[in-house]
Amino acid sequence: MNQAPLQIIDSHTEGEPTRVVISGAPDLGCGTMAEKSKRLRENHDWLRSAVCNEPRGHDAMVGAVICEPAEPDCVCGVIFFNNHSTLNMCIHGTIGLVVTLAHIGKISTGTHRIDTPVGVVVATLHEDGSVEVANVPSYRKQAGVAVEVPGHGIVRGDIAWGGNWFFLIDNQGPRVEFRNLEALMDFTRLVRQELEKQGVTGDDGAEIDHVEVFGPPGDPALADSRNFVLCPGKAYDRSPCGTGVSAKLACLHADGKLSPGEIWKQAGILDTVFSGRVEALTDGPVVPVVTGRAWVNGESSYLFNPSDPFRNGIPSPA
Ligand code: PYC
Repeated sequence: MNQAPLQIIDSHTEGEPTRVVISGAPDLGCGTMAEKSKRLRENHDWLRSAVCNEPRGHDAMVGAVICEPAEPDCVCGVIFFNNHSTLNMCIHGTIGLVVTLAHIGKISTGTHRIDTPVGVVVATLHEDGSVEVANVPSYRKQAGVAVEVPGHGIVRGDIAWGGNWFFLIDNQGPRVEFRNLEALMDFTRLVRQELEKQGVTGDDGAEIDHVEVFGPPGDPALADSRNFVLCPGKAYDRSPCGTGVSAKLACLHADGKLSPGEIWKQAGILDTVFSGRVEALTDGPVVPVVTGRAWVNGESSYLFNPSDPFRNGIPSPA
């Protein structure tokens, strides 16, 4: 069967790429965004692989497909995915999506509701080009969970939901610096393996598929902290990871270290910064609001030649 070309817009958010499929994607049917995400995973995985895997993609690539929202008043629905599978939520990707929608003339500055598999997020495109995203309610599930990590002893971290499940580690393992990238990858992959082995999960047995390590900022005038985030698919986030920042904000608030409206500046491993604050609900979850910048840097048409064995990407090894 001949596949129609995909129309693609590329951007990056503080260093982390987002590749939005703006046309040519299969119809994901009706229902909730979670149901559409499941349909994408089960019936159309070629789309994810064609967009994120080599030869067109690479490990850091996050793809996004725009679809009809299930919730009213949303400008669109979106499903994010990477080299491994679909993602629950992605804030850097939402920031990339917003500048992409503005680039193609679908939105202008102002506030826009966007439907995702984990709920509606509210994005504001500002005049200066920055994008603020009010995320889904986020919370800490457990503080100071001890995990035995070979070669590192007991590592303690918090389990928190910020649209994805995170294990957040403060000042343990390799120093959070770009030159320690390999060591940080090794450390966080080991932690992730041990979480799985030791049965440490999010709510309802959900896999904790992001591990986030915090250290001091490079420049305290620019950020409060620097992080390193391991994402599913053995990739690290080049940006400060918006869902990870959301999880951090929820933990800071739970510890009484961040009041509603107070600003937390989170640098990522490249020292680019997301600015965050929480809006308080009553006791329990908070609404994290994360602001960052993205730049459109490419427009493409992806062609599917039936004789090309890798037209749908090179599958990841099992
Ligand atoms: O910004 O939320 C984020 C994110 C998740 C995975 C990669 N980036």
